[in-house]
Amino acid sequence: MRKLLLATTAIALGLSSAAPAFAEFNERNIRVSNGINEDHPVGNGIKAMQACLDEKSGGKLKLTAFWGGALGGDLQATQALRSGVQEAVVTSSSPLVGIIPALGVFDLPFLFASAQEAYTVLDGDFGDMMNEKLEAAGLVNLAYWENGFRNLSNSVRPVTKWEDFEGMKVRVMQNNIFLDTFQNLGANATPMAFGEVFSALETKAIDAQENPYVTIDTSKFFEVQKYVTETNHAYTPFLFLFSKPIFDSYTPEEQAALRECAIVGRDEERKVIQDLNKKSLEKIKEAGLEVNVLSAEEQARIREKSKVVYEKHKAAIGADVVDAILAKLEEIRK
Ligand code: TK8
Repeated sequence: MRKLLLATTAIALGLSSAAPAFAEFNERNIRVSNGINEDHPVGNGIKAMQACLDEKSGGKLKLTAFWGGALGGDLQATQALRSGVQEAVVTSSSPLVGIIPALGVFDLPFLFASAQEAYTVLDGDFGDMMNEKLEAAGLVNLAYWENGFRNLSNSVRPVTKWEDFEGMKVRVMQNNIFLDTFQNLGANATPMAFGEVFSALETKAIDAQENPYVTIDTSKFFEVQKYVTETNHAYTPFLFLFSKPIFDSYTPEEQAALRECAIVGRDEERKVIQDLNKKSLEKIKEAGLEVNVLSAEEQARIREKSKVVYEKHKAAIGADVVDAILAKLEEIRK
């Protein structure tokens, strides 16, 4: 009996002197804002990322997502990250070119030819180089998530050739490269934050906007548009950005878990997008919109006409950055 008691005490002491589980992790509430809605594949990505964080941190690292621009638009949220008042945002790169001009490289028309090509560039050295520029601006990019190939929607007429853009009031992101791309095609392009797009389309303040099918679907733009053209004119990435001042205050284990789980979330999000893209297109058609696909010849014409945009913006983006991505793409395409 005495022996048993001693043994039990020893076990109890042994246990209490061991480190408590997940000691390297603190209770963290990580606010992640988005302009898109929860049924966008970013929602699936956030769920997968949370499951991964639960496992790694014993439930201590918690993501709280805010949808539909509830914490402000892409640019506003990004500035809140830089000043350390918000933890994270899933944002398009395009509205951030005023902060990091090199990001404009992703806005060049017809840069990527396939999602696979984009993944190779973003998840490799080139993506790392852009991440260094983001860090210098107070932003830690945990991973490149997917926004996707952009297509045009409008309420006035079918667009099947570049002349059809003439005079069309097209909302573009707050980004000079997009502005020039559409102006160069004859459109009357207007920069506008994403959160204002639905009502501007509804009230006919603008005729058109451009976004991937999943966004035309989940942000309900199809309800206030009549025509869609599959233009695939740009693939713009989402960045999963973390506030650098806040990230730097986290333990190395917390930082590693966030980086690893953002990649788990990214893979899930990309997978769901590929699938939802087709379903969203079906939904848009079922809602009665006329969908046109640009012919290969017409795409080639528009691409040729858009070359001036590369020349015009090369210096502002950084000639080294533009040359580096073009060289990388050439290497991949071999
Ligand atoms: C959502 C935006 C959106 C983007 C745009 O916040 O602004 O058109 O494509 O996805 O980041």
